[in-house]
Amino acid sequence: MTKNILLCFIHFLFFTFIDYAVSQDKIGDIKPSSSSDNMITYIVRYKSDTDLTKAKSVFSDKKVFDKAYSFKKAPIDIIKVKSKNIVEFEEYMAKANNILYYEKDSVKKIFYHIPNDPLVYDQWYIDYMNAPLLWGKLIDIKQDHDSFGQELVIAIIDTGVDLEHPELKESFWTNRFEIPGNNIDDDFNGYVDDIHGINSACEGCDTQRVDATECSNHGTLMAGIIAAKQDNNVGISGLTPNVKILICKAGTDYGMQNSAVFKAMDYIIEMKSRGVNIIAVNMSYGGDEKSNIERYLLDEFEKYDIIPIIAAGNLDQNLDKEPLYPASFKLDHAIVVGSVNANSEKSEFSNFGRRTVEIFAPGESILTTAYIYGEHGYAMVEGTSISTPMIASAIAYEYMKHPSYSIYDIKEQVISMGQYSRELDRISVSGKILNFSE
Ligand SMILES: [Ca+2]
Ligand SMILES: [Ca+2]
Ligand SMILES: [Ca+2]
Repeated sequence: MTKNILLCFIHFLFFTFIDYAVSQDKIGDIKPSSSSDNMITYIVRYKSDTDLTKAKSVFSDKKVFDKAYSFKKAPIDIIKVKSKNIVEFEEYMAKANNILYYEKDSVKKIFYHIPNDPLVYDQWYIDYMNAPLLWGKLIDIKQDHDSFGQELVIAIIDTGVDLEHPELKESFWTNRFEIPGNNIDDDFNGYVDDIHGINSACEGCDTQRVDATECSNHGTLMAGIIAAKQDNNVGISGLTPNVKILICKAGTDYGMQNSAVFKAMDYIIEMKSRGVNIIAVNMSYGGDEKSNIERYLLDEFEKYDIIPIIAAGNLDQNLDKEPLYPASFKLDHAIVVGSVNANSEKSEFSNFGRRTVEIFAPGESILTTAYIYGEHGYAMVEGTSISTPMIASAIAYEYMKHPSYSIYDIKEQVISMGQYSRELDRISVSGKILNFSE
């Protein structure tokens, strides 16, 4: 007895060792001996005039088949077949005249992803717009293409972005042709050390200072909506965390001069012409003055396939009657964005306009990244400013799916996937609220 146990023990050790050696050298070629008992699942549909009791009885031969499940109503069975019996199974199926067809079981991908960022549950707009579906699809696109292909860049003309924010610092576009910190314009584009963008707000300023060290929190709010890092166990999640942000600091929270904004637009066009894949520009600002120069530069964006995304403004005014710019230019290639609350109602503050405001997106109680009192933190904010970068993410998403689409096709896709509201139809072009479920 003792001898038998000892033999069994040695036998066990020996096989363990062999198995290990095989799996190191020839994994895939040789399966463990137990693999001949692996079950393969098929789904079988019988012809409708078949005597089901008789037909199904064939699969009760447990030596070959293991019938796992009979559908209650439909003439369908799920059959498990030992892998060593596959040939026999297929021969049977080829001859059977009572089988309509059969399929090998396969896996459906789940187009849904819930990130591990702890504050994501406070981002009500995430579920409201079905963003987890979007993330599931992004993962799918990534798997299909191995990467997102060409880097997608969204420029933000704003007050700068907190460069050290842990949720954002990996999300900035980087100018590969510029050496940082050497005080030299290495790529000859007229801007010294423009690593992640420019500061067009003051002449002679350090152009790297696109951060929030002065009164400039607003741009940090925008960046978090689009590109806050996902699945880092920290804070929130951006809507499209793989998109890169190009920062154009054109002022402070007290305002931006037109001249600085226009320099930023010129820089964006220059970098696009140099091959940076800038697909859209976030413009969460506006003013009463109608500028022909601004209109000209926005038209140049159209030539360079750049979509301007423009906030409608926060004065509860009808832009068709009381225009604000750039929102009221009525451009074919731009998208003007209003704000809704969690009940899909226009935010009280949101501007509107049946011929001006194209689409709405959430803009109340929105949690995003912030730079407040010197801290890299988060803030709950509201305004059409914050609805606008959500559309920027939607544009990026459409480009991931349809890289060859024109800017007009992309715009149409973004609007068409929105949820329709009759109430909003009376005060906007489309009556749609951004949604990723399609
Ligand atoms: Ca440069
Ligand atoms: Ca340099
Ligand atoms: Ca995060």
